[in-house]
Amino acid sequence: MTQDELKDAVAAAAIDEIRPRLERDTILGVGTGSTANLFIDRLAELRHEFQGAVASSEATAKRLRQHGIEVFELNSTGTLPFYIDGADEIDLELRMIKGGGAALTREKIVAACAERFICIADASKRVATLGGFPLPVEVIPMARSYVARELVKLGADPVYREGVVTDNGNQIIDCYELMIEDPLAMEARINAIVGVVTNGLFAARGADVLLLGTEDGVKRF
Ligand code: ABF
Repeated sequence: MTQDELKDAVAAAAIDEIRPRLERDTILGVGTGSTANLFIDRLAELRHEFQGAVASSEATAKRLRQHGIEVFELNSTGTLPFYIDGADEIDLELRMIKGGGAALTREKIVAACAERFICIADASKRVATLGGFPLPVEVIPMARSYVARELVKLGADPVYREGVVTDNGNQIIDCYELMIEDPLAMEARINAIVGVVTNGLFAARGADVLLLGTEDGVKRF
């Protein structure tokens, strides 16, 4: 199977996971990226079975609306029963690196408001130790160089993602060469640097369920 076929298989599995729990007033949290997009495309077929969605990015909001799914502001919804999103890496304890698509801050906010985080990913995303994928850090623009110097002290090789402005008007630094032995500690450590908005480690709030697309079918962890 191609990687896209694996992603579509997990998108379908996520639909099967949530469908029995959908009610007319259900509002879902929906993530960003190519796997999340496949999920949104399948979700469109169920649009009359739930109320709508909160989007983790402008791109996702646009795609949801194109499918006729109503998009709600998070401030008006309260707790969401599910958040469905992809990941750049996920470890055996369902901690993740996210933010390759620069949507990490809104993803983390929506995830924080969800009772269950369902991660949908193809097998290439599963790792024993996080850090092979460069860790994204969203920064306030004027703090970029300062934050980069602080990240060097943590052992990272920080690279400014040129030309990218987040939905929040900020910039992204990608941290290469980080061996993340303790994701929870590293998440807190980077968040404590002045000027950091969010980092892409989802350890304090990891996934609750992983639907992993493999050659042997979708596995549930
Ligand atoms: C989002 O989409 C991001 O946090 C992550 O960067 C990315 C995963 O991308 P894809 O599904 O396209 O592999 O979930």
